[in-house]
Amino acid sequence: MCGIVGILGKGPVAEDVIDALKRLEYRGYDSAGIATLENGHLAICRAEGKLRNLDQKLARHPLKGHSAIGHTRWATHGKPTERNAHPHSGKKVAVVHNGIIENFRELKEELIAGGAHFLSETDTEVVALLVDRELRAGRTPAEAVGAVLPRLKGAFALAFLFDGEDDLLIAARKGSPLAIGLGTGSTYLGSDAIALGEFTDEIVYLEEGDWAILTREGVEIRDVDGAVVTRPVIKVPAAALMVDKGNHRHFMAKEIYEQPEAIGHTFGHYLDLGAETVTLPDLPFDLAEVANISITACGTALYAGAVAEYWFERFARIPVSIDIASEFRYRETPLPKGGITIVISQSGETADTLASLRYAKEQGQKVVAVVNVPTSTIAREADLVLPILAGVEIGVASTKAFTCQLATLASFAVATGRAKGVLSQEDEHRLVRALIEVPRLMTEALKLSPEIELLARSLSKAQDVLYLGRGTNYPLALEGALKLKEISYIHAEGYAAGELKHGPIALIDEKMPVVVIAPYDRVFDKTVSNMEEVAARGGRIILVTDPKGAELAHVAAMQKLILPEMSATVAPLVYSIPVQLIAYHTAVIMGTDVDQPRNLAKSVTVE
Ligand code: HGA
Repeated sequence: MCGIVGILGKGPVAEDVIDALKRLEYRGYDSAGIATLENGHLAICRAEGKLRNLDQKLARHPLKGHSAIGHTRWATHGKPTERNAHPHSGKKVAVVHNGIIENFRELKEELIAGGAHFLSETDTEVVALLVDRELRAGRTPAEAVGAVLPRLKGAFALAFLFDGEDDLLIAARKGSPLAIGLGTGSTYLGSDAIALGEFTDEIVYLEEGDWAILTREGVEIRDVDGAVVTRPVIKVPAAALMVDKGNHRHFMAKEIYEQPEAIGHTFGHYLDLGAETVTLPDLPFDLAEVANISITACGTALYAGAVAEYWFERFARIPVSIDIASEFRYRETPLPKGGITIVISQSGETADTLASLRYAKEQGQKVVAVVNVPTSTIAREADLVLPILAGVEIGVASTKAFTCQLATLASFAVATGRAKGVLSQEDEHRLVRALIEVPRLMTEALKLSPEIELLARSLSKAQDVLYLGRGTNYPLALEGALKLKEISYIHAEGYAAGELKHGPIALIDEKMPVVVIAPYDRVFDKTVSNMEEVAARGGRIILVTDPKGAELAHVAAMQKLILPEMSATVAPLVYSIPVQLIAYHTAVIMGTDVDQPRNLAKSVTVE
């Protein structure tokens, strides 16, 4: 959420700041702004809405400063108006902020009592005014920031620009990531290294609690106690930092189509294709001794975890509990001894998931992180990291990260089953052979795109859509409904097919499309009965199945999407493709902002 950029450049930098912010657009935002130094003095330009609005303002009133901070805001405190957009400032300092200052109310009261005047409704403005007060009392910028940081509660990333200080930026990280880019005679700051790909390939990641003093010569980093520390300079290949849509209309489409390759990459890491076995990194615990598993995550990652629940229980006969991270973190769940906790997060920065990880560690659990960003906070705090290796995902609605999470979790579940002695060596070979087929099966599934595009025309007219599935296809029904809601804004619900009679059947009428995800498997007949119940009430069915399922399901008012035959274990990976394409094509027809749907952010770093 939010994008932070800072540049100490050799010439005017406003344009570069906007370009860098554009590379962070995928995180979701509702207003934007920039502060530069014009003839040594702070100048600020802000605009509601998209970056092009800020661009237009800057075209009318150009900023020529060589030092700047910029921001895209996803509002948490105060409406997404120009007045609330960042940077916020006092007389001597401007600040941009990602996160929430939890104790802002008391700090605000204290400042008001001292005569301060607030111009916005944000929590951020207290930071600007606190630092400003210190500066006006005669402290240096570093002293002022150093005095204020310990007073701020919450999770945040901050960047400061100071009046009269053309060769200085200060940045601080507590909970939200920040990367520093080192150039020659120029220095950069970004809330994600992606923002800096055009400028440099030398990146330093701030660690939790760090704050940094940036000049054109480089950076001095201090830890939470104020001690000067060294953090490694990482060479990040430019290609890894470049992002474009290729020949696709949207990042989401590109990422859907990338899945066969991405999954191949993930399996390349976790499977020994020759030996037909799973190969995990060295584990900090004995897999054979794991007595129970608790999984926690949010949104799409939660549904990947819900699929994995079935796999762990079936392959390893280990009891699994699964929780929404925002509930888990406050429920004070007792975590049984001998258990492990698996946390799943694309960005590795999801605030609730991170808090759940910390809770599980406090309870003495070993924590396994399934993440896409290996440098993320969750990855760094976990006992074991299983990277999903999906590559950069830009579309706010997750696609390839979901299936790469599934691929990673499937590998882990098979390894656990083997270690527990529930799966024989032959079982492992058979399952690995099935997994290896996924990229090919996904390529076949992508061929359904034109058919799905046609089908989406009628779906786009629906008010509500129901998704049904059983077994591992139940979490997929939840994911299908979530994806449709996220990007088309059509109301959708996912249900376990067996739950239909217990309530949602009341919604069925001729106007209600029902997407049924049902490959021919051991529960197929049960699902056909549920489809009959829908058809009997005039509901329109879209059945996603395989040739055998298509042959056996004879239900009125039905359209079929037919995928190749495959092992039931890999079905959730492959069936994800039509589920994603249904949402994608529907949203495109409806003309929504597919890559940056309203109100959503890519990496949810606030509670
Ligand atoms: N709390 C600040 C910053 C919001 C944010 O970080 N969003 O991700 C505000 O509301 O302006």
